[in-house]
Amino acid sequence: MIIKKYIVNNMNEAMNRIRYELGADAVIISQRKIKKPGFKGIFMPKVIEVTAAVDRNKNEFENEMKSSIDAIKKVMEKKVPVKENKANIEVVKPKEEITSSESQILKQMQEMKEMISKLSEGNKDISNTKSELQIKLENNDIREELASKIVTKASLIEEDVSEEVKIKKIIEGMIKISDSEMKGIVVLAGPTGVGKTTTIAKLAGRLALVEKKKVGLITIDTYRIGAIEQLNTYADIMNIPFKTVFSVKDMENAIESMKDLDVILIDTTGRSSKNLMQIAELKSFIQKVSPDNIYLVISSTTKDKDIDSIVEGYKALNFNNVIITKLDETTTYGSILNILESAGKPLSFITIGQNVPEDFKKVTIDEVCKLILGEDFIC
Ligand SMILES: Nc1nc2c(ncn2[C@@H]2O[C@H](COP(=O)(O)OP(=O)(O)OP(=O)(O)O)[C@@H](O)[C@H]2O)c(=O)[nH]1
Ligand SMILES: [Mg+2]
Repeated sequence: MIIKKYIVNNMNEAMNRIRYELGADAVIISQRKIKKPGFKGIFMPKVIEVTAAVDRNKNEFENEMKSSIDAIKKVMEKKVPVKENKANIEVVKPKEEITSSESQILKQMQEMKEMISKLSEGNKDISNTKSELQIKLENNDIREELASKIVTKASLIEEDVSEEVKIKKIIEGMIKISDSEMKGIVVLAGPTGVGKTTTIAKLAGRLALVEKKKVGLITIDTYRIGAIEQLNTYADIMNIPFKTVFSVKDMENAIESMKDLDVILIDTTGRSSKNLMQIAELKSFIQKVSPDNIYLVISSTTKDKDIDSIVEGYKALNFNNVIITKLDETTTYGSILNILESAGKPLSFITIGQNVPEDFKKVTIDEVCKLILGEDFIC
Protein backbone atom coordinates (compact mmCIF):
# COMPACT_ATOMS: atom_id res chain seq x y z
CA MET A 1 0.00 0.00 0.00
CA ILE A 2 1.34 3.46 -0.93
CA ILE A 3 -0.20 6.45 0.87
CA LYS A 4 0.54 10.01 -0.24
CA LYS A 5 -0.61 13.50 0.73
CA TYR A 6 -1.08 16.25 -1.83
CA ILE A 7 -1.53 19.98 -1.21
CA VAL A 8 -3.47 21.32 -4.17
CA ASN A 9 -5.57 24.29 -5.22
CA ASN A 10 -8.50 22.26 -6.50
CA MET A 11 -9.67 18.67 -6.86
CA ASN A 12 -8.95 18.63 -10.58
CA GLU A 13 -5.28 19.27 -9.88
CA ALA A 14 -5.37 16.57 -7.18
CA MET A 15 -6.87 13.98 -9.54
CA ASN A 16 -4.30 14.73 -12.24
CA ARG A 17 -1.38 14.39 -9.85
CA ILE A 18 -2.74 11.27 -8.18
CA ARG A 19 -3.41 9.55 -11.49
CA TYR A 20 0.04 10.51 -12.78
CA GLU A 21 1.95 9.46 -9.69
CA LEU A 22 -0.07 6.58 -8.25
CA GLY A 23 -1.93 5.34 -11.31
CA ALA A 24 -5.59 4.78 -12.15
CA ASP A 25 -6.15 2.36 -9.24
CA ALA A 26 -5.48 4.97 -6.56
CA VAL A 27 -8.31 5.97 -4.21
CA ILE A 28 -8.84 9.17 -2.26
CA ILE A 29 -8.90 8.47 1.48
CA SER A 30 -9.58 11.99 2.76
CA GLN A 31 -9.72 15.63 1.73
CA ARG A 32 -9.86 18.79 3.81
CA LYS A 33 -9.40 22.51 3.45
CA ILE A 34 -6.32 23.91 5.16
CA LYS A 35 -4.28 27.09 5.29
CA LYS A 36 -1.08 26.84 3.24
CA PRO A 37 1.77 25.62 5.44
CA GLY A 38 4.19 28.34 6.65
CA PHE A 39 3.78 31.89 7.98
CA LYS A 40 2.76 33.43 4.64
CA GLY A 41 -0.01 30.79 4.29
CA ILE A 42 -2.02 32.48 7.02
CA PHE A 43 -2.77 35.40 4.70
CA MET A 44 -3.48 33.30 1.62
CA PRO A 45 -6.67 31.53 0.42
CA LYS A 46 -7.21 28.01 1.73
CA VAL A 47 -5.85 25.01 -0.19
CA ILE A 48 -6.97 21.38 -0.17
CA GLU A 49 -5.05 18.57 1.46
CA VAL A 50 -5.88 15.31 -0.29
CA THR A 51 -4.70 11.92 0.93
CA ALA A 52 -4.68 9.13 -1.61
CA ALA A 53 -3.61 5.52 -1.52
CA VAL A 54 -2.91 2.70 -3.93
CA ASP A 55 -2.92 -0.93 -2.98
CA ARG A 56 0.34 -1.90 -4.61
CA ASN A 57 3.65 -2.79 -3.20
CA LYS A 58 6.42 -0.38 -3.92
CA ASN A 59 8.66 -2.93 -5.61
CA GLU A 60 5.94 -3.84 -8.05
CA PHE A 61 5.52 -0.15 -8.91
CA GLU A 62 9.26 0.35 -9.38
CA ASN A 63 9.64 -2.81 -11.46
CA GLU A 64 6.84 -1.69 -13.72
CA MET A 65 8.47 1.72 -14.11
CA LYS A 66 11.87 0.14 -14.79
CA SER A 67 10.56 -2.23 -17.46
CA SER A 68 8.77 0.62 -19.27
CA ILE A 69 11.97 2.64 -19.21
CA ASP A 70 13.94 -0.34 -20.54
CA ALA A 71 11.41 -0.79 -23.33
CA ILE A 72 11.71 2.86 -24.31
CA LYS A 73 15.50 2.61 -24.15
CA LYS A 74 15.44 -0.33 -26.56
CA VAL A 75 13.36 1.64 -29.01
CA MET A 76 15.76 4.56 -28.70
CA GLU A 77 18.76 2.36 -29.43
CA LYS A 78 17.09 1.16 -32.62
CA LYS A 79 16.81 4.85 -33.57
CA VAL A 80 13.14 4.78 -34.34
CA PRO A 81 12.37 8.36 -35.46
CA VAL A 82 10.89 10.47 -32.74
CA LYS A 83 8.10 12.72 -33.94
CA GLU A 84 7.92 15.06 -31.00
CA ASN A 85 10.63 16.36 -28.76
CA LYS A 86 9.46 15.43 -25.33
CA ALA A 87 12.79 16.45 -23.87
CA ASN A 88 11.24 19.34 -22.06
CA ILE A 89 9.41 17.14 -19.61
CA GLU A 90 10.80 18.06 -16.23
CA VAL A 91 10.61 15.60 -13.40
CA VAL A 92 10.60 17.78 -10.33
CA LYS A 93 10.21 16.40 -6.84
CA PRO A 94 11.01 17.89 -3.47
CA LYS A 95 14.45 16.66 -2.42
CA GLU A 96 13.31 15.12 0.87
CA GLU A 97 10.78 12.91 -0.92
CA ILE A 98 13.37 11.22 -3.15
CA THR A 99 14.33 7.72 -2.01
CA SER A 100 17.40 5.94 -3.40
CA SER A 101 15.41 3.72 -5.80
CA GLU A 102 13.41 6.71 -6.94
CA SER A 103 16.61 8.64 -7.60
CA GLN A 104 17.70 5.68 -9.75
CA ILE A 105 14.51 6.07 -11.80
CA LEU A 106 15.02 9.81 -12.02
CA LYS A 107 18.57 9.23 -13.27
CA GLN A 108 17.27 6.88 -15.95
CA MET A 109 14.66 9.39 -16.97
CA GLN A 110 17.34 12.05 -17.22
CA GLU A 111 19.32 9.73 -19.53
CA MET A 112 16.22 9.21 -21.64
CA LYS A 113 15.72 12.93 -21.85
CA GLU A 114 19.25 13.36 -23.20
CA MET A 115 18.80 10.53 -25.73
CA ILE A 116 15.57 12.01 -27.04
CA SER A 117 17.27 15.37 -27.29
CA LYS A 118 20.11 13.93 -29.37
CA LEU A 119 17.74 12.02 -31.63
CA SER A 120 15.62 15.05 -32.39
CA GLU A 121 18.80 17.05 -33.12
CA GLY A 122 19.63 14.41 -35.74
CA ASN A 123 16.19 14.66 -37.31
CA LYS A 124 16.26 18.44 -37.51
CA ASP A 125 18.00 18.59 -40.92
CA ILE A 126 15.45 16.40 -42.69
CA SER A 127 12.40 18.10 -41.22
CA ASN A 128 13.83 21.55 -41.96
CA THR A 129 14.41 20.79 -45.66
CA LYS A 130 10.89 19.41 -45.93
CA SER A 131 9.25 22.28 -44.22
CA GLU A 132 11.20 24.87 -46.22
CA LEU A 133 9.75 23.51 -49.46
CA GLN A 134 6.36 23.19 -47.89
CA ILE A 135 6.52 26.74 -46.59
CA LYS A 136 7.46 27.95 -50.07
CA LEU A 137 4.34 26.29 -51.50
CA GLU A 138 2.17 27.57 -48.68
CA ASN A 139 3.55 31.09 -49.20
CA ASN A 140 2.15 30.86 -52.71
CA ASP A 141 -1.23 30.09 -51.12
CA ILE A 142 -1.32 26.37 -51.84
CA ARG A 143 -3.38 24.94 -49.03
CA GLU A 144 -1.45 23.23 -46.26
CA GLU A 145 -2.53 19.61 -46.79
CA LEU A 146 -2.02 19.93 -50.54
CA ALA A 147 1.48 21.38 -50.04
CA SER A 148 2.33 18.53 -47.71
CA LYS A 149 1.00 15.97 -50.22
CA ILE A 150 3.09 17.51 -53.01
CA VAL A 151 6.29 17.51 -50.92
CA THR A 152 5.74 13.89 -49.84
CA LYS A 153 5.05 12.73 -53.41
CA ALA A 154 8.09 14.63 -54.68
CA SER A 155 10.31 12.94 -52.09
CA LEU A 156 9.32 9.56 -53.55
CA ILE A 157 10.69 10.44 -57.00
CA GLU A 158 14.01 8.66 -57.34
CA GLU A 159 15.37 10.62 -60.31
CA ASP A 160 18.61 12.53 -59.73
CA VAL A 161 17.10 16.01 -60.04
CA SER A 162 16.60 18.90 -57.61
CA GLU A 163 13.68 18.98 -55.16
CA GLU A 164 12.25 21.99 -57.06
CA VAL A 165 12.16 20.00 -60.31
CA LYS A 166 10.42 17.13 -58.52
CA ILE A 167 7.84 19.48 -57.00
CA LYS A 168 7.18 20.96 -60.45
CA LYS A 169 6.64 17.49 -61.91
CA ILE A 170 4.10 16.61 -59.23
CA ILE A 171 2.19 19.88 -59.72
CA GLU A 172 2.22 19.46 -63.50
CA GLY A 173 0.66 16.04 -63.03
CA MET A 174 -2.13 17.58 -60.98
CA ILE A 175 -3.19 20.17 -63.58
CA LYS A 176 -5.50 19.32 -66.43
CA ILE A 177 -6.30 21.75 -69.21
CA SER A 178 -9.61 21.40 -71.00
CA ASP A 179 -9.55 20.62 -74.69
CA SER A 180 -13.32 20.87 -75.14
CA GLU A 181 -14.33 23.16 -77.96
CA MET A 182 -16.64 26.18 -77.53
CA LYS A 183 -19.60 24.95 -79.54
CA GLY A 184 -23.27 24.13 -79.14
CA ILE A 185 -24.94 25.12 -75.88
CA VAL A 186 -22.57 26.50 -73.27
CA VAL A 187 -23.59 27.44 -69.70
CA LEU A 188 -21.59 29.54 -67.23
CA ALA A 189 -22.54 29.20 -63.57
CA GLY A 190 -20.94 30.19 -60.30
CA PRO A 191 -21.12 32.36 -57.18
CA THR A 192 -22.19 36.02 -57.30
CA GLY A 193 -19.86 38.58 -58.76
CA VAL A 194 -17.12 36.24 -59.96
CA GLY A 195 -17.34 37.61 -63.51
CA LYS A 196 -19.75 35.27 -65.33
CA THR A 197 -21.45 37.96 -67.41
CA THR A 198 -18.17 39.74 -68.23
CA THR A 199 -16.62 36.40 -69.24
CA ILE A 200 -19.62 35.58 -71.46
CA ALA A 201 -19.15 38.95 -73.18
CA LYS A 202 -15.43 38.22 -73.65
CA LEU A 203 -16.20 34.79 -75.11
CA ALA A 204 -18.92 36.18 -77.38
CA GLY A 205 -16.51 38.86 -78.61
CA ARG A 206 -13.78 36.38 -79.41
CA LEU A 207 -16.09 33.82 -81.03
CA ALA A 208 -18.09 36.33 -83.08
CA LEU A 209 -15.45 38.91 -83.97
CA VAL A 210 -12.23 36.85 -84.18
CA GLU A 211 -13.40 33.32 -84.99
CA LYS A 212 -16.33 34.61 -87.09
CA LYS A 213 -18.77 32.15 -85.55
CA LYS A 214 -22.53 32.62 -85.31
CA VAL A 215 -23.09 33.33 -81.62
CA GLY A 216 -26.28 33.86 -79.56
CA LEU A 217 -26.63 35.04 -75.96
CA ILE A 218 -29.27 33.94 -73.46
CA THR A 219 -29.59 35.10 -69.88
CA ILE A 220 -31.67 33.53 -67.17
CA ASP A 221 -30.44 36.19 -64.78
CA THR A 222 -33.69 38.03 -64.25
CA TYR A 223 -33.00 38.31 -60.55
CA ARG A 224 -30.42 41.06 -60.30
CA ILE A 225 -31.30 44.64 -61.23
CA GLY A 226 -29.36 45.66 -64.34
CA ALA A 227 -28.32 42.11 -65.23
CA ILE A 228 -30.32 42.02 -68.47
CA GLU A 229 -29.10 45.44 -69.59
CA GLN A 230 -25.51 44.43 -68.87
CA LEU A 231 -25.53 41.57 -71.38
CA ASN A 232 -27.94 43.28 -73.78
CA THR A 233 -25.45 46.14 -74.15
CA TYR A 234 -22.68 43.74 -75.15
CA ALA A 235 -25.04 41.90 -77.55
CA ASP A 236 -26.00 45.22 -79.20
CA ILE A 237 -22.38 46.31 -79.62
CA MET A 238 -21.41 42.96 -81.14
CA ASN A 239 -24.61 42.76 -83.11
CA ILE A 240 -25.55 39.26 -81.96
CA PRO A 241 -28.96 37.84 -80.98
CA PHE A 242 -29.91 38.08 -77.31
CA LYS A 243 -32.80 36.53 -75.37
CA THR A 244 -33.94 36.77 -71.77
CA VAL A 245 -35.73 33.77 -70.30
CA PHE A 246 -37.99 33.84 -67.25
CA SER A 247 -39.20 30.23 -67.19
CA VAL A 248 -38.14 26.77 -68.28
CA LYS A 249 -40.67 27.02 -71.15
CA ASP A 250 -39.09 30.33 -72.29
CA MET A 251 -35.75 28.57 -72.31
CA GLU A 252 -36.96 25.92 -74.77
CA ASN A 253 -38.30 28.62 -77.09
CA ALA A 254 -35.11 30.68 -76.88
CA ILE A 255 -32.95 27.67 -77.74
CA GLU A 256 -35.29 26.75 -80.60
CA SER A 257 -34.98 30.28 -82.03
CA MET A 258 -31.18 30.02 -81.97
CA LYS A 259 -30.81 26.45 -83.23
CA ASP A 260 -28.99 27.53 -86.41
CA LEU A 261 -26.20 29.28 -84.53
CA ASP A 262 -22.76 27.74 -83.86
CA VAL A 263 -22.60 28.65 -80.18
CA ILE A 264 -25.29 29.64 -77.65
CA LEU A 265 -23.80 31.16 -74.49
CA ILE A 266 -26.09 31.03 -71.45
CA ASP A 267 -25.51 33.41 -68.53
CA THR A 268 -26.95 32.48 -65.14
CA THR A 269 -27.73 34.26 -61.90
CA GLY A 270 -24.93 34.23 -59.36
CA ARG A 271 -26.04 31.98 -56.55
CA SER A 272 -24.63 31.24 -53.15
CA SER A 273 -23.51 27.61 -53.13
CA LYS A 274 -25.06 27.35 -49.66
CA ASN A 275 -28.54 27.95 -51.08
CA LEU A 276 -29.39 24.50 -52.40
CA MET A 277 -32.91 25.61 -53.43
CA GLN A 278 -31.48 28.23 -55.78
CA ILE A 279 -28.98 25.74 -57.20
CA ALA A 280 -31.79 23.22 -57.74
CA GLU A 281 -33.80 25.90 -59.58
CA LEU A 282 -30.78 26.62 -61.78
CA LYS A 283 -30.45 22.90 -62.44
CA SER A 284 -34.03 22.65 -63.72
CA PHE A 285 -33.25 25.33 -66.35
CA ILE A 286 -29.97 23.71 -67.35
CA GLN A 287 -31.37 20.18 -67.58
CA LYS A 288 -34.00 21.39 -70.01
CA VAL A 289 -31.41 22.39 -72.62
CA SER A 290 -28.85 19.54 -72.27
CA PRO A 291 -25.77 21.74 -72.65
CA ASP A 292 -22.59 20.60 -74.42
CA ASN A 293 -20.46 22.24 -71.75
CA ILE A 294 -21.15 23.59 -68.26
CA TYR A 295 -18.45 25.81 -66.78
CA LEU A 296 -18.01 26.53 -63.12
CA VAL A 297 -16.77 30.11 -62.91
CA ILE A 298 -14.83 30.82 -59.75
CA SER A 299 -12.60 33.70 -58.73
CA SER A 300 -8.92 33.19 -57.88
CA THR A 301 -9.52 35.53 -54.95
CA THR A 302 -11.97 33.10 -53.31
CA LYS A 303 -11.06 32.39 -49.70
CA ASP A 304 -9.47 28.95 -49.54
CA LYS A 305 -11.92 27.73 -46.92
CA ASP A 306 -14.86 28.58 -49.23
CA ILE A 307 -13.58 26.75 -52.31
CA ASP A 308 -14.75 23.30 -51.19
CA SER A 309 -18.25 24.43 -50.27
CA ILE A 310 -18.65 26.27 -53.60
CA VAL A 311 -17.51 23.18 -55.54
CA GLU A 312 -19.76 20.96 -53.44
CA GLY A 313 -22.79 23.20 -53.98
CA TYR A 314 -22.28 23.47 -57.74
CA LYS A 315 -21.60 19.75 -58.23
CA ALA A 316 -25.36 19.34 -58.58
CA LEU A 317 -25.09 21.07 -61.97
CA ASN A 318 -22.56 18.50 -63.25
CA PHE A 319 -20.13 21.13 -64.51
CA ASN A 320 -17.38 19.62 -66.67
CA ASN A 321 -14.89 22.51 -66.88
CA VAL A 322 -13.60 25.32 -64.72
CA ILE A 323 -12.94 28.97 -65.54
CA ILE A 324 -10.83 30.86 -63.01
CA THR A 325 -11.32 34.62 -63.00
CA LYS A 326 -9.63 37.75 -61.66
CA LEU A 327 -6.06 36.44 -61.77
CA ASP A 328 -5.05 40.10 -62.15
CA GLU A 329 -6.36 40.80 -58.65
CA THR A 330 -3.97 38.48 -56.85
CA THR A 331 -0.19 38.17 -56.54
CA THR A 332 -0.01 34.51 -55.49
CA TYR A 333 -1.62 31.86 -57.62
CA GLY A 334 -1.78 28.77 -55.41
CA SER A 335 -5.56 29.14 -55.43
CA ILE A 336 -5.54 27.80 -59.01
CA LEU A 337 -4.27 24.47 -57.72
CA ASN A 338 -6.61 24.51 -54.71
CA ILE A 339 -9.60 25.11 -57.00
CA LEU A 340 -8.61 22.50 -59.61
CA GLU A 341 -7.90 19.85 -56.96
CA SER A 342 -11.19 20.54 -55.22
CA ALA A 343 -13.21 20.62 -58.48
CA GLY A 344 -11.49 17.62 -60.07
CA LYS A 345 -12.25 19.08 -63.51
CA PRO A 346 -9.98 20.59 -66.18
CA LEU A 347 -9.22 24.29 -66.44
CA SER A 348 -10.66 25.86 -69.56
CA PHE A 349 -9.12 29.33 -69.31
CA ILE A 350 -8.37 32.17 -66.94
CA THR A 351 -9.51 35.80 -66.99
CA ILE A 352 -7.10 38.59 -66.25
CA GLY A 353 -8.99 41.87 -66.14
CA GLN A 354 -12.19 43.80 -66.79
CA ASN A 355 -11.61 44.59 -70.45
CA VAL A 356 -13.99 42.98 -72.94
CA PRO A 357 -13.10 41.04 -75.00
CA GLU A 358 -9.32 40.84 -74.55
CA ASP A 359 -8.77 40.01 -70.86
CA PHE A 360 -8.90 36.27 -70.97
CA LYS A 361 -6.27 33.67 -71.69
CA LYS A 362 -5.98 30.02 -72.56
CA VAL A 363 -3.01 28.67 -70.66
CA THR A 364 -0.73 25.65 -70.94
CA ILE A 365 0.14 23.31 -68.05
CA ASP A 366 3.64 24.81 -67.96
CA GLU A 367 2.29 28.37 -67.72
CA VAL A 368 -0.13 27.45 -64.92
CA CYS A 369 2.62 25.64 -63.07
CA LYS A 370 4.92 28.68 -63.27
CA LEU A 371 2.15 30.89 -61.89
CA ILE A 372 1.44 28.48 -59.04
CA LEU A 373 5.13 28.28 -58.12
CA GLY A 374 5.52 32.07 -58.23
CA GLU A 375 7.91 31.91 -61.21
CA ASP A 376 5.62 34.04 -63.37
CA PHE A 377 3.15 36.86 -62.75
CA ILE A 378 0.11 38.45 -64.30
CA CYS A 379 0.53 42.21 -64.26
N1 LIG B 1 -10.16 42.51 -61.99
C1 LIG B 1 -11.04 41.77 -62.65
N2 LIG B 1 -12.33 42.07 -62.56
C2 LIG B 1 -13.22 41.30 -63.25
C3 LIG B 1 -12.80 40.19 -64.03
N3 LIG B 1 -13.91 39.62 -64.56
C4 LIG B 1 -14.95 40.36 -64.12
N4 LIG B 1 -14.54 41.37 -63.34
C5 LIG B 1 -15.33 42.40 -62.66
O1 LIG B 1 -16.09 41.80 -61.63
C6 LIG B 1 -17.32 42.50 -61.46
C7 LIG B 1 -18.46 41.51 -61.53
O2 LIG B 1 -18.52 40.98 -62.84
P1 LIG B 1 -19.81 40.30 -63.44
O3 LIG B 1 -19.46 39.81 -64.80
O4 LIG B 1 -21.00 41.19 -63.36
O5 LIG B 1 -19.96 39.10 -62.44
P2 LIG B 1 -21.14 38.02 -62.39
O6 LIG B 1 -20.54 36.75 -61.98
O7 LIG B 1 -21.90 38.04 -63.66
O8 LIG B 1 -22.00 38.62 -61.21
P3 LIG B 1 -23.52 38.20 -60.83
O9 LIG B 1 -24.27 38.08 -62.12
O10 LIG B 1 -23.99 39.32 -59.96
O11 LIG B 1 -23.42 36.93 -60.10
C8 LIG B 1 -17.36 43.54 -62.55
O12 LIG B 1 -16.94 44.77 -62.01
C9 LIG B 1 -16.37 43.05 -63.57
O13 LIG B 1 -15.79 44.08 -64.33
C10 LIG B 1 -11.40 39.89 -64.08
O14 LIG B 1 -10.93 38.96 -64.72
N5 LIG B 1 -10.57 40.72 -63.38
MG1 LIG C 1 -23.88 38.29 -64.04
